Amino acid sequence: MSEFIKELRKVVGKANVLTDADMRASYEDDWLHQWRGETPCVVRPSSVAEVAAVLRVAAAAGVPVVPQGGNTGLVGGGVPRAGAVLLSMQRLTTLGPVDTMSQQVTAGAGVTIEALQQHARAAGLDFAVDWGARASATVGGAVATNAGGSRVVRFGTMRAQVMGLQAVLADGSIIDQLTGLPKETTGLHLPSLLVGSEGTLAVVTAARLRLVPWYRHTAAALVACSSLSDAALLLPKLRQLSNLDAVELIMPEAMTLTCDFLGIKPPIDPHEAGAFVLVDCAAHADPGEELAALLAQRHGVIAVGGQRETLYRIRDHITIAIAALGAPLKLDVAVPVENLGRLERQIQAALPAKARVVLFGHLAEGNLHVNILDAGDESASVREHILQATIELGGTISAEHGIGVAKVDWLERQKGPAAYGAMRAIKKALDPKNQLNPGVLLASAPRRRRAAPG
Ligand code: 2HG
Ligand code: ZN
Repeated sequence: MSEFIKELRKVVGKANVLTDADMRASYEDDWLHQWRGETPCVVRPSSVAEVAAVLRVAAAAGVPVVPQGGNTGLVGGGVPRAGAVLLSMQRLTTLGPVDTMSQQVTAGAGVTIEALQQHARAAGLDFAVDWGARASATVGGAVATNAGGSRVVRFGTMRAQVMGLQAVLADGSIIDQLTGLPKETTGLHLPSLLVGSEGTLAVVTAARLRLVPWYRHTAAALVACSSLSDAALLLPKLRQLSNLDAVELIMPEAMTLTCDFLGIKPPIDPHEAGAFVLVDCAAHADPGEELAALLAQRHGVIAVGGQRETLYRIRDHITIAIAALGAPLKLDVAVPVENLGRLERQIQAALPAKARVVLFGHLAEGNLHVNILDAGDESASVREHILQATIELGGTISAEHGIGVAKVDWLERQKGPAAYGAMRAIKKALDPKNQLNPGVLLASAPRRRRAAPG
């Protein structure tokens, strides 16, 4: 056994350094089996001190480290590469008491989003960021990717929830900024810098998080629209709702295949619509009447209780239903909402004859999840066309899944040379030896520019 493995065992104990292939397997593969890698070992620390010690051992040996939370990512950002140690954060599960005075809580990086929500609700509050993978996705991963989900229209993304962070730098030094003061102007706010840094600048070990009221009364509606553009035009009206919580988009193809997958009848016949909007309201008193009144002239169903749960069951199963049909080309793009119709036309124009596109997403943020099945050899050109069109329409190549390794080749085009250069400079300053998640977010070596023509 190598000296390196022995050193790691001294830090976290023998049982928490997994070297056997069958023990490593689930960490080396993502949940949709789209990204795979190999690691010499999986290390499972249980405290910030252990994380710091592991990073020191890795730095001394010159072995890179890939942090991983619940392994629910979709862009390969938490899958090991090139001999890197896989640092599983799942044992950092400490949850502090809910501070009702500040409406905040401190959560370890390995706490799942669902456990955090339940913890907050036990104290009469709630954690705002929510999406289908809540049972496995962790706080650390959500911070690292600036996760979004369905309630961004009301509460913002993960960035808006992070009041403070504790994180370990590549050399093992610890940044401890968990006080969560809402007002603080003492120079750079490092927690903000780390949100969305995808494990490339530091390993997040805990977060001080904002909590929101727990709205126990809910009502949802599924509205049939004639097209995606028509769905977008509904937004100004929906924004008048006093308790608007989510505005999700489900295109008919996504509705059909998910209901088939679940073996249920679609709430509205998908042939009757060009797009569906799932509107959700949550309040301290029944929001159903206001919602029904606002949508009185529209074709749709108002859903409470079990019916609302069915709508969310459909929404939360779209990804799994698509995966059951094969490995799709997956893109997570967003454009200003007024450009959604244009983007849809560009997507359709890019499709090869045999391909099938499944579109859904988060309408209020103009965030489209583009899943293309059977693109075959034309995958690369389809991707190029859609990402280029997204940028030209004033959008982003990643709205909430992150860059990971999947879109590294696009980040410079998205950011422009100045912003991209600044990001590289920050990486170099904090992680000069490229120890943390190399190959994710930023290409490992600066890409050589083409010589100017002529
Ligand atoms: C969702 O909104 C997730 O359900 C997954 O972001 C999106 O599978 C996808 O493309
Ligand atoms: Zn999403």
